[in-house]
Amino acid sequence: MIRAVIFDLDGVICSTDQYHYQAWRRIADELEIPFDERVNDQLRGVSRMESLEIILKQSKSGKLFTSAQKEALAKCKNEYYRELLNQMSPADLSNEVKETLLELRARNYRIAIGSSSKNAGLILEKIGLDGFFDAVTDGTCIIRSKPDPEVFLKAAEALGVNPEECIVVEDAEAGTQAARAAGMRCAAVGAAAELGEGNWQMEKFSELLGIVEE
Ligand code: B16
Ligand code: MG
Repeated sequence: MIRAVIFDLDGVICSTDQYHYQAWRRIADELEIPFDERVNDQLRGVSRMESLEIILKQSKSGKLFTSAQKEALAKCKNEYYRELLNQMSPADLSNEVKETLLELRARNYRIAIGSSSKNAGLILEKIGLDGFFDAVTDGTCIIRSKPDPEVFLKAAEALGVNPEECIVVEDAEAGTQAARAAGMRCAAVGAAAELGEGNWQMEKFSELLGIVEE
């Protein structure tokens, strides 16, 4: 029986992809590294430092960076990104997502966020969902990023439920793999759904209300 739903944040509850893209693009341009949507797609759900490694791998010059330089680049990207996040507001939360979350809560499902992002708190505040979830597990609480199951297992623990009682909602392949490794079923949206990942591929977020009752 399903008792809880764990939501990824970026690409599921709201869309911050374009801000990640713009911020990484600025860094890549400064370093003269080719960067496009195809590379950006590989960054979904993976941590900031791992994202940077993927971008640096595209470099044609073969220039090597020290750990300190990488830290500085990641910090700089985050500053660009947070500047862009400032324009977010409750209008960035769709009615469909909001109503589905309210209905899950009305049916007494436990709900949590399981995100790789260290900016999850700021994003939730911006879209008006600060304090809404029963638990928020994010990049600040984990050692290993998706596809490792740590973020989802910690969320289940915080909710007081077993992995098999959870459904994860994810938009990234790294996230659907993490859900599988956690022993949780997964409803995929967006890019992950298009790839046929997860146990269910949703076209609409509200389909979740039928899935949890299956
Ligand atoms: P930050 P999610 C992930 O969030 C993003 O999909 C991914 O693109 C990003 O690199 C990662 O968070 C880390 O984000 O730099 O804000 O700590 O999809 O797991 O909610
Ligand atoms: Mg995501």
